[in-house]
Amino acid sequence: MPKGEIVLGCLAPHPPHVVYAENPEQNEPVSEGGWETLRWGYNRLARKLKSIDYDALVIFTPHWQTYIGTHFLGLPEFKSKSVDPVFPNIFRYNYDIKVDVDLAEKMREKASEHGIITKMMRNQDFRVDYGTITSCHMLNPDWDKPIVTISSNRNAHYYSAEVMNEQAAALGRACAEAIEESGKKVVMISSHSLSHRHFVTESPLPEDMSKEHIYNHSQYVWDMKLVDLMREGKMRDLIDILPEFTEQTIAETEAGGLTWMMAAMGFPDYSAEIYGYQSVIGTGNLVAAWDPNSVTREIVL
Ligand code: 2X7
Ligand code: FE2
Repeated sequence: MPKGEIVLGCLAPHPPHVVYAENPEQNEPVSEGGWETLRWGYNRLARKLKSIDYDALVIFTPHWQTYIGTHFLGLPEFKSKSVDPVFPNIFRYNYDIKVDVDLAEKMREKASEHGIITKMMRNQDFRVDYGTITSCHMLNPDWDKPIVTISSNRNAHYYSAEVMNEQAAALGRACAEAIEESGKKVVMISSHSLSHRHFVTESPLPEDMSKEHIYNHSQYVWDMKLVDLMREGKMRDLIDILPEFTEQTIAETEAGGLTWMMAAMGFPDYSAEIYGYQSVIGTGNLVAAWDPNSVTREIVL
């Protein structure tokens, strides 16, 4: 059996607003659009994914928080309605998700060998988080590939952002080993915004783009610093400053997703593909991808 491989890594932010703005049949609320810079970037990355041969999407989400160990979805199908606890007005999404349980179990096994506490989620009534649903919907609206969802263990809460970085990197290396042994081609997804200070009130019409802007200038400067490092292919440097970025911008990188994905991909030293950057309710959101194949890697923006 040929070795499995990571064929693409995606940074895929999950404000439910982008799903709301797309008006898919699965979501109940209806919108007049909004956040086009982000959505059109997502649409372009989704088209690239269609041109890539892969078996599964593996996603790490900050909105499935576990306090004892790292958990993996462990049943072949999860079907229910996901209602965003903060934005029930814009996200009530009927999902039917297929899981690659073999791959999830392999990852759990490898993580456990690396000393990480792990558990499979076998509760059929478990409600899949909106981070998973939003990122996966935007990257693959046809939902024609199975996924693996990995929870975020709250190491940053127990210890520090530095410890989180170490633990997430160990999990990334374990997942990379599991992928290699599985013989599968896998797309990795790190689901989160960049800077994460946000407004605490919503405009009467959520998609009123005249009200949308970054929370403050320093958040913008931090986000652009990260984008520059991505363009320059300096992912190890970026991960080194991530604890400071996380603290200054209260970013969702505290959950470990980006560190996990970069460690699994061996800290790329080539340019990321940049697809779009836009604020959503004040947070900074970037759609980006790392293509290990130099033939298909593009300069997008
Ligand atoms: O979870 C989120 C997020 N990360 C960013 C913006 C708005 C809503 O939800
Ligand atoms: Fe979030």
